[in-house]
Amino acid sequence: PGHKERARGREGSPPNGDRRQPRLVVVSNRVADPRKTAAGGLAVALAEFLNNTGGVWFGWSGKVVEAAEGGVAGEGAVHTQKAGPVKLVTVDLSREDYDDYYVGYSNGVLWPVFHYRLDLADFDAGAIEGYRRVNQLFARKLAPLLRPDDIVWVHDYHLIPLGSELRALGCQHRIGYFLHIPLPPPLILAAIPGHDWLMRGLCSYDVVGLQSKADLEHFTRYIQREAHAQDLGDGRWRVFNRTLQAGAYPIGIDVDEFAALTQAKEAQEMYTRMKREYSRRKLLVGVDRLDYSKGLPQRMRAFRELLHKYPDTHKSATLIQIASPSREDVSAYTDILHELESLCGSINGNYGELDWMPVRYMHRTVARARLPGLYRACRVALVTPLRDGMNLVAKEFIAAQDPADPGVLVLSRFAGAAEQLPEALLVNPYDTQGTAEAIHLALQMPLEERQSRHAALLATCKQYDVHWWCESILSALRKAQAQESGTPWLRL
Ligand code: GDG
Repeated sequence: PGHKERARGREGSPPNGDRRQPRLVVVSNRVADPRKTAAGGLAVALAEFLNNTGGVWFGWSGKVVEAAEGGVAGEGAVHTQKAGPVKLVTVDLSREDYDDYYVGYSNGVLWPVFHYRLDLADFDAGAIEGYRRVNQLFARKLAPLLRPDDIVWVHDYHLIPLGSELRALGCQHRIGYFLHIPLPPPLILAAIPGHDWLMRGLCSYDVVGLQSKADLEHFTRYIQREAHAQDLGDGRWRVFNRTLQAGAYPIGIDVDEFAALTQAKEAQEMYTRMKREYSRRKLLVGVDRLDYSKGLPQRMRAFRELLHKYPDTHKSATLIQIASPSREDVSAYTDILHELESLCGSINGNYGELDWMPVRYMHRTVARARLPGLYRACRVALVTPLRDGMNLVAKEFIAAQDPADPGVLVLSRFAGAAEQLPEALLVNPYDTQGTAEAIHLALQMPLEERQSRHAALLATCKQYDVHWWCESILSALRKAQAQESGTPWLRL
């Protein structure tokens, strides 16, 4: 059934879930209350399945407990909260676990390496032990809550070894995994001390979902080379005495929800205010977490090149860059903040006029309800990451446009989204000149071409929305067979 039918069904479903469907248990680093709209598309899509099955969402509480409060590494208090028919179960982390698992390993090793930034990875932190300890803690707290026919779905790079830790405790459930960030080629992965342990953990799942065909190819090359995996056809692989299904499942957004948000009061007000304030300008927009993978300094250099090379853009092009604060306790993020601030300052200093500021840069979060209005008021979106698993901002920008007078998406070829969205203006963000030329083209693009590109992009976003994504992975998981218990899954 389409997601609209499911959404209708949801209202009539019993308060404790439909017992005919296996219960869904979602595990991710952070847990969102799916009843709050600010939670965003992923939480909304997961909520649909969690609500229907009376499911559980398990993860870190966001709370760090100091030693004085009894914060012993590897032991956190468990909190349970009801959100309608869904149970939210969260665990506190000790300071040591947080430092090693979250800051040190997840964001100090896995995030940079998976984004091809070996230069930024800190392998000496010894944090891998803490990473393993927290994954074991999660498994220990989660395993007793599981019912025999539950389907478990684990998310993202913080929790790669969780499947094998659950297996080591005897869990024979169908367990799926989705990696939200890119998976690099085998040789880059091999730079991680302990990569074989990590990847063996990934092979303990029944379904392994990746964002793009390129990521999938890296995964299959790795398991063939390093673990002599056997190709069983149709995305099925025999590896480490188990069978797994691997696939590219590009994540989408809830296009209908986002379009509705565009029509709501707050977005409309934002749209009107921007149009009034910048009536003589063509607006460009960037919305990113302030992260080195997003290519923000490169984007500013391309914008500076645009102003330098095309004087017709003076007094007409204004770039609004929202850089929302992120991971401020990781040092590489402070460096990128300073670089960006200095570039924005020098562009405004060199090109600005009394009545025109080329760059409006904000190191702040914008309310989610306003974002669609901002997107709709802008002629061009700059989505130019150096590497990105998917990039949902690209899809949100498309969904928020007026189809009669749509804006143009300038998209990095290194975003996962580029595989799906060839009608965007694809750029190489390392090529300052080429990117500046593409931005100029976008600013000048005639209406007819804007319309036809946008129609194609919107059709793709609608077809492969977040409900399609959820349903595809869950249906692969439902089909997965409970596997033979033959060799017990050893803790490595
Ligand atoms: C990871 C992967 C993958 C941003 N600034 C504000 C704000 N946002 C929202 C956007 C969008 C989301 O945050 C960002 O999603 P992205 O996909 O662009 O990037 P990551 O945060 O790095 O997400 C990525 C994604 O997981 C999903 O699998 O696509 O590749 O890195 O929804 O709108 N929202 C609000 N204010 C802001 O200032 N309200």
